Order: sequence, then structure tokens, then C-alpha cells
Amino acid sequence: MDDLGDVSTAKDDTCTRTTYADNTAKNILSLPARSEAVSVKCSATPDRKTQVLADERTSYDNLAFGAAPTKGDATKTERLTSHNGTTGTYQVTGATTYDAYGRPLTQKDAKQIGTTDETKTVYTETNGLLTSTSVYNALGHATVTDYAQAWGMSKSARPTRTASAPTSPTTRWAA
Ligand SMILES: [Ca+2]
Repeated sequence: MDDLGDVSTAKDDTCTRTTYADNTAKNILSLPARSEAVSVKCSATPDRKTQVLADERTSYDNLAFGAAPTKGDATKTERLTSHNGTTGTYQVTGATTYDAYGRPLTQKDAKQIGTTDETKTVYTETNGLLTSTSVYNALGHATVTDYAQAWGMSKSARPTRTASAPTSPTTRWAA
């Protein structure tokens, strides 16, 4: 998408392109794979050494960037930190794992990548219905959200309460 700004000069032109991670066989057609903004109009070829304003990309289902997603769980996000004109260098800005239902289990932000720190979510079900979620931060402190059982999966929640983790959160679910 072009933004030409002042049409009398090319100096303020930008182009933002969003590409999608499609899997037509699974009817996955709307997941963003990459958003790149460059400081030239879209019909021009950017010099990626100097003309990339932003480049953020998402990988799905623990597959490499660009692979067709199989479920559509966003497992890794990255941003371009430098480009030598041929190859870009990306920094991992986020990593997420999911359960079989596609619910996030663990999340790492850019600072937590490569460390053991992460945010963990534990889902508690009663008779097959979600009754609470406990989100543990890197310190093991939990924010618990209770759901009214009669409402089942309703997003309407009681006010959240905070509590310390009664046990190490890593023991709360099977690997
Ligand atoms: Ca312009």
C-alpha cells in the first residue's frame, strides 16, 4: 500500500506490504505472515540496507517462517534488525506455545527469549467447562480469572484476583 505523502517529492514516499500465511487446503487465508514498510513507493525496488522502516514477521505452528500453517497458532514473531542488502537479520520478539485447543500455554517476550522466564497460563476445567484461568508471570505470581460455570465459555468473568502460585507452575500441567 503506497503512501506518497507530498506528491511533489519522492523523499516522503513509503510503501507498506502485508503478506499472508495461506494454506488453501485448510482454508487458512487471513493470517498475517509479514508486514514490511519501506521508504520508497511500492513500484520501486527498495534498498533493504537503508530503506526498510519496519519489517515484522510471524511464523505459525512451530514451522519455519513462510511455511504454510497447519493449525494457525502464531508461535514466533520476529523483527528485522539489520539487512546487508542480500540477507536480513531478525530478532525473535515473541514465542508462544499452545495446547491442543489452540489456547496459549507459555509466552515469552523479546527479553525472555533465551531465558527460562515466561508467562504461563493454566486452564482449569470442571465437567468439561472452563471454570478458571491462572496466568503466572515470570516470578510465579498468578492472576486468576474465574468463570461462572453456568456461562460455560462465556467471556464474562468475575473480577480477577491475584494469588501467589501454590506450587511451581511447571508442575501444573503435563509436558
Ligand atoms: Ca511523496
